[in-house]
Amino acid sequence: MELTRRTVLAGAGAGVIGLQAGGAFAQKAEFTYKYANNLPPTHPMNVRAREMASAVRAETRGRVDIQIFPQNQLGSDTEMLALVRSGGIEFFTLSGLILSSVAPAAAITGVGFAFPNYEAVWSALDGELGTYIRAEILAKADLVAMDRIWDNGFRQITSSTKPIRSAEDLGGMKIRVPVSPMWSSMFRALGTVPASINFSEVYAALQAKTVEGQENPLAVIDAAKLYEVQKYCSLTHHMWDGFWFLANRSAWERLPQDLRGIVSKRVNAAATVERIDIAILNAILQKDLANKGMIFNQAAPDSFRGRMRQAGFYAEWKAKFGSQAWATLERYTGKLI
Ligand code: X2X
Repeated sequence: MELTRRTVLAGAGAGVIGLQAGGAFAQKAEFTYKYANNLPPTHPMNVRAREMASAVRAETRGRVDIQIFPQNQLGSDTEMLALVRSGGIEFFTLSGLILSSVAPAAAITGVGFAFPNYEAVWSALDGELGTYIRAEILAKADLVAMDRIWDNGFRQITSSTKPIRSAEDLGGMKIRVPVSPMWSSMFRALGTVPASINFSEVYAALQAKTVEGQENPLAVIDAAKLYEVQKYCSLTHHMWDGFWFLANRSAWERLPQDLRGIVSKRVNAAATVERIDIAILNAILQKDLANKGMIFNQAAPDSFRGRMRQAGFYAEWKAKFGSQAWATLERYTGKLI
């Protein structure tokens, strides 16, 4: 921004002091909005969100101040979802699968072994599937989802007891899954005994051996230090997961159009960079985690897919989502049934 004598005078005349030395803004922000999430501050989602918040402060000349509350400081995912819906917080990032408790269609991205790679993921989510899901989130949950979904990643299974090579190894395993019917249904179909636990409780549940295992992308396993309480990591890539950046609708609409434009532009730009961070991390972290003591193995996807098909998983979820939504998904993933 260029500071001219005129803009400085205009600001002073209005009783507003603009830039202080060092780029901080002296006046109180017009809009102080809270953004809460479940991940540690070191995870790329929080790193890029902090950059986004500074960019928003700079570009709005201090009018919008987004304060970030990472790592469940404001509650579990279930609690933060209630807060963003009531207006207790203005922004929240959440997996579509957990959001499905209030917008069922949002779980469709988590169908097991649906997306073969990132190219298919981003074509779908930045394309027609994403447009459909965001419309459903607005209609059913009354939340505004920003256009670009943030990456969580392809998920892998960890355990304190044994490596998982095929679906057979999962039989009877007590495994933590996020609080979501899709996750429970999938892991029941795979023969495990799933326990629905919010992320805020996962480390403690693994440490206490309330559950043997859990599943998450490598970037989360690393950032949340799950390697301290898990021994084996099986590269199953069993589902892709992402975080919708959600806004409370009234809080969003309170922002004047120009500020809304700046915030959405900056949030979507941050998501685009975060996606690259995650792709890189998930490609290189295996080595780091192995150095920290985790034992890795590859898992063959066919046995898992076969077990899920046999259990009626795909047919059941196709019926739940409806054949039109399912056809939109399959346009990007190929035939799933
Ligand atoms: O809860 C999880 O496992 C996490 C961190 O991946 C999500 O937010 C879905």
